[in-house]
Order: sequence, then C-alpha cells, then structure tokens
Amino acid sequence: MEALKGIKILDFTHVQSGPTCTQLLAWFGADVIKVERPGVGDATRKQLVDRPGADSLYFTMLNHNKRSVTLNTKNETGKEVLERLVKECDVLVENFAPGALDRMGFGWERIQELNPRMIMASVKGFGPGKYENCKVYENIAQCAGGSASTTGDLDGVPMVTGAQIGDSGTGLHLALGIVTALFQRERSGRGQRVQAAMQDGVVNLCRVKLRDQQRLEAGPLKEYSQFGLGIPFGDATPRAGNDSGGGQPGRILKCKGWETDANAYTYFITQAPAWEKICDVIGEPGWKTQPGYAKPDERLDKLDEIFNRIEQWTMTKTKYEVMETCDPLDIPVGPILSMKEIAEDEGLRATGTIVEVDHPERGPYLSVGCPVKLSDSPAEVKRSPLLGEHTEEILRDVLGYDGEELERVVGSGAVGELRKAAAE
Ligand code: CAO
Repeated sequence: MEALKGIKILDFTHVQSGPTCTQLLAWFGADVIKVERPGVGDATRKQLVDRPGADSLYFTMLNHNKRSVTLNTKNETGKEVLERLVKECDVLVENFAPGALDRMGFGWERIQELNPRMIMASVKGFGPGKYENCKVYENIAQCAGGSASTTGDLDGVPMVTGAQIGDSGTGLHLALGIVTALFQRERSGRGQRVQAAMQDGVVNLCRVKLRDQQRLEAGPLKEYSQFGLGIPFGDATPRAGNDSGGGQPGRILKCKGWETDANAYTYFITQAPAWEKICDVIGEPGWKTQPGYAKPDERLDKLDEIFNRIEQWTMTKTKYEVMETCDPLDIPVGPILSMKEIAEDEGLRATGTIVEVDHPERGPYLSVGCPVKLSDSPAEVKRSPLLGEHTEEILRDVLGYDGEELERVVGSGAVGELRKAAAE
C-alpha cells in the first residue's frame, strides 16, 4: 500500500522547484493532477529539447507518476472546473510568480471558502519583505541564500553549485511541510498554508556557513586552508575551495590518470581517529608521534604539506583503488564520480535510484528514481504524462462531468482539445 494513497494533489507547479515536490508526493502514492495551460503546458516541456517533437528530459525527469489535465483558469468555465478541483483535492501546490494565484481569483481566502480542509503550499523566491514580489530562479536563490558567497576558491569569483539546492532543495522542504500539514489536519480537521521561500531553503542548507560567520568573532577559522597559508580572514565567511565543512580537514586530491581524466580525483578526509592509519598508508609512520603532526590541532597550519604528501600517494592509485584501500581502514574517502559513471552505476540501478523509463514519444531514457526508500511504500517510477493526456478521465472520474455537462465544458474551450490516451 502506498503511504499517501487517497490524497489528491492539485498540482499547479511548473519548471523545477514545485514539480520536484509533487513528484515526491506522487512516488509516495498521492494522486497528483497537474494542471497546465491548454496547448502550452509547463514551459520545460519545450526547454533544452534533445528530441524534436517529444517532451524534453527536463520535463520528463521532474514529472513522473503524475496525471496531466489542461485547463485555462482564466476562462469562466475553466474557473468553474478549477473550483470543483479545489473542492475535490486535499492539497494545492503552486510555484507561480507572486500574486498570480490571487490574480486568477484563487487566493488563500477563496481557497478556504471553497474547501476548509485544503492545504495550500507555495514556493516563492523570497519570503515576506522587500523582495517578496521578485521572480526567482535557481541561481538567484543560491546567490541570495549565501551559497555562492561561500562556494569557490578564495581568490576566485563566487560560484554556484551544480546541485539544484534552490529549486529541488526548496521542493524537498515544501514536501515535508505538506505531509506535516496533512498530519496536523488528521487532528485539527483544518487545512493550512505552507510556504517555502527559495532563499530560506538555501540559507537552511548553508547553516554551517552561518555557524562559521559567528565563529569568526572568536578568531580565525583554523580548519580552513586559508589559515595554514597565513592569509588573514575578513569579516565574512570566506570561500573555502574544497575544504571540508566539518571539523575534520578534507580536500580533493589527484589520482592516477588525472592528466587526461577530468574526474580522476578523490575526496580525502584526514579524520583524527584515522590519522595513524593514514600515516602508515602514505608511508609517513613518523608523523604518528612527531610533535607538530601527532595531534589534530598541531596539524592545522600544515594542511598544505600534509595533503600534498597524501596526494603523492593517491596519484599512484585510481580513485577506486584509493577507496578500496582506505575504506577497510575507516579512512573516509570518496571518488569523484562523473555523471557518466553515475548513469552506469550498478549499485544505484539496483536500488532504483537510477532507473530506465519508457516514454511513447521519446523511447527509453534514464532518470533519478525516488531517493527516499519506504519499506512499506516502495516507489514505482512511471513516465511523465503527455500534455492533457488525462483531461477527459479527470473531468469524468474525479469531477463527475458527463454527457452534456462534459460537452459544455469541452465546447467552452476551457480545456483545449481532448487527446486520446497515448499508445505505449
Ligand atoms: N491557465 C491560465 N493562465 C495560467 C495558467 C493556466 N492553466 N497557468 C499559468 N497561468 C498564468 C498565470 O496566472 C500568470 O498570469 P498573470 O501573470 O497574468 O498573473 C502567467 O501564466 C505566468 O505565470 P508565472 O508568473 O508563474 O510564470 P512566469 O514565466 O512569468 O514566471 C517564474 C516563472 C518561475 C519566475 C515564477 O513562476 C516564479 O517566480 N515562481 C516562484 C519561484 C519559483 O518557483 N522559481 C523556481 C522556478 S525553477 O527555476
């Protein structure tokens, strides 16, 4: 039995942040009804197209297990259909630009009138305040949330990360808010608003950098490489290259083949309890007892020297050999995996984190499955819907339109052209 079976989600999301959230809810068993503009749909369907005429990977990889209904919510009959959807569903999720839902006539007050049990969940770029009306995309959130200023090399420009912490990260936060609100509704009988701002989500994920901001008042951040290099600290948490964000120094080091392979590197952490084993492995047994090297604090001003020596050893091994040697000794290391290696990883495929999905327009493609595994609610990844693929079935089976009523709705132009189910 799927954990969220019976929960209906009115999914007004588009692009990445909102769809990430509703895709997770769909994997946990919710019936996610994605509402899209007739003939247009989620803009990502036609972004970064690799197969002309087919939905893009951008769309298909973010909209698994959902049903698609096309509906013009600015058409009078469309509004009537939307009212029925609001009355029928448990959760409304949206990530329109600020104010769009109010302009449509479906602000929070109206939603509560129509369905007091409704949970209305929103992603916006910023929370209430001077930026609340801004439209926001991933990298803007990374910059405004403190990630960019703390990512990159000390002497380089601020950097954004490849992980979509603004969009997908906020979608994750929102999903937690929604299931928490559903849980509270069990006791209160009432719905509530759930709001997740992308800036706030990124700030939450950058928690350790705000920790370091406050530690600066007590003196230099000694675990940062900058300290050992004698470079003074300013008044804000600096960029720290590939330094570890925790209390144990770490770096990315070259491995065998680095001259030609852009990803022949390993992450290596000189964790204090593993220090003696590290010394033995790299051939520096003297460092186990030598003053200036034996104790963690003494080593902090010598991180360059120490990591250079460790790198001399890692360069004699592939990144996988480094892992095979260090892992049994409890020395924390990790290979830098390329997306190609991840796509081909047997372990990730065996757990369903990397899945192959078939699609009637584009054929088989790889996707990321549900990264959270529930023992009683295993997620089966189903392909994303074609635009408006389920309009008729939702009008009939979910909203009860039939016969002349159905013809009236279709004739009004509110749902665009009905399409037949795709041949699999
Ligand atoms: N029928 C009729 N109209 C519809 C509709 C439907 N089914 N679905 C959407 N629309 C309308 C909206 O009502 C809106 O109309 P108005 O501007 O007249 O109110 C219009 O389409 C555009 O919607 P939008 O403002 O959400 O889209 P945009 O392209 O202008 O902005 C984005 C996109 C992402 C910048 C904005 O939605 C946003 O800031 N969202 C919140 C933050 C967020 O999620 N960002 C992450 C996006 S992923 O990087």
